[in-house]
Amino acid sequence: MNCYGAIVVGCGGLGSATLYWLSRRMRSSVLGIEQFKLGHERGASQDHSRIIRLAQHQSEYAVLAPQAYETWREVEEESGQRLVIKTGGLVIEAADERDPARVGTRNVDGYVATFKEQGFDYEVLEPDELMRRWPQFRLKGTERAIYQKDTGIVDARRANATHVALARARGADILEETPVKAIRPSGGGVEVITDHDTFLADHVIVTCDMWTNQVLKEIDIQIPLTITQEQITYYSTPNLREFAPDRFPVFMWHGAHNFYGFPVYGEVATKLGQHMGGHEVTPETRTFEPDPVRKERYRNFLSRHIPGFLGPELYTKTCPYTIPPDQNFVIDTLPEHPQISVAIGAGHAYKFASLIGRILSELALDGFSTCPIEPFKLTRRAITDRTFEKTFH
Ligand code: PYC
Repeated sequence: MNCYGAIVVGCGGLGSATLYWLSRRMRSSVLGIEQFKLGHERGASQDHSRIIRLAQHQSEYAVLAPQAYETWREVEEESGQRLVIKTGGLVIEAADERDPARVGTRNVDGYVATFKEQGFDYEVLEPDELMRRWPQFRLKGTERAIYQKDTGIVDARRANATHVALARARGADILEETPVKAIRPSGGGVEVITDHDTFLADHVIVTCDMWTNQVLKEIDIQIPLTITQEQITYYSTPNLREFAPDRFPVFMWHGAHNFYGFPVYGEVATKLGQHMGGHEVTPETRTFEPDPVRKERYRNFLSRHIPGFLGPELYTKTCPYTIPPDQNFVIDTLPEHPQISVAIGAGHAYKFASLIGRILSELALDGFSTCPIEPFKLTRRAITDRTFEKTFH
């Protein structure tokens, strides 16, 4: 049997980061197993851009945000690759369009509370001032907005490839196109079973997002997860200069729907998505077919509020969110089997991917993390109590 110190199951955003951080401490005894080709388009961590921000409306994420920037900086320094592009970021709240029951703390007051708590700088902007600085926007005048200068883009595709390359350079092995059929505790370690081999590791880290419960099935552990099919659209805007990253910030719009958008980056096109706009799917029923209703909704929103962002559609693509009932991450070892760790990103983890990889390497090698990850434990009520009502926002 092939033996490793640690095996990572799933080599997307969180898995490739875990491989990297493990390889910094373990050198040659690390294996990553990926069911498809590296960089495949079926999971949650493909595409060019994800938002990175200090602007969080929940303290448990705000406390981790500076360390998220720091881990990306370390990876950039080691690799010489630029992975984080700061554009500044706007959060715009159209309160009059919102269903108050679904808002929670995702509003300007919620962001301001965490900015103050954490000592992050921010600016509150009146709609007129916002449109003076970014004339690309058309606001009604009733919106509220904040600006935070450190918000930007993490280049997800590039960052995954960078984590993989650095891990390999330090001696990690990666098997592609190798589905894991089961994992099985064995002595103090874990067996990992694929079609052709069985591997043994001291520690196994499961980072396979919507496929997590399939991997955990044989050990009778099922995390309550909702999978939704989300989508983003790239537009070939004719206004490239106005929407370049030095002229147009990343933005999040909290109105009747929660939209988020990027300047021209990755493709020669702007990009818009809707957070939590998708329908429920399973790994088997998920498709790559965009929903035309959402495409129309995006166009309506953009023609009203950022008309120059629009242009012919370059393409629309779908991606899954895998969400625990309270919409918070899972980052923990299994209470029943502490030699197995699991992470679930809940549709908003990419900005923290390198940090989560570091935390997972600590859980595997030290048995604890120095980061405050208590809110992401598997023993919380949202996970253990099957009557917990989903609180998605
Ligand atoms: O957390 O920044 C975010 C985000 C944007 C879209 C989905 N999640």
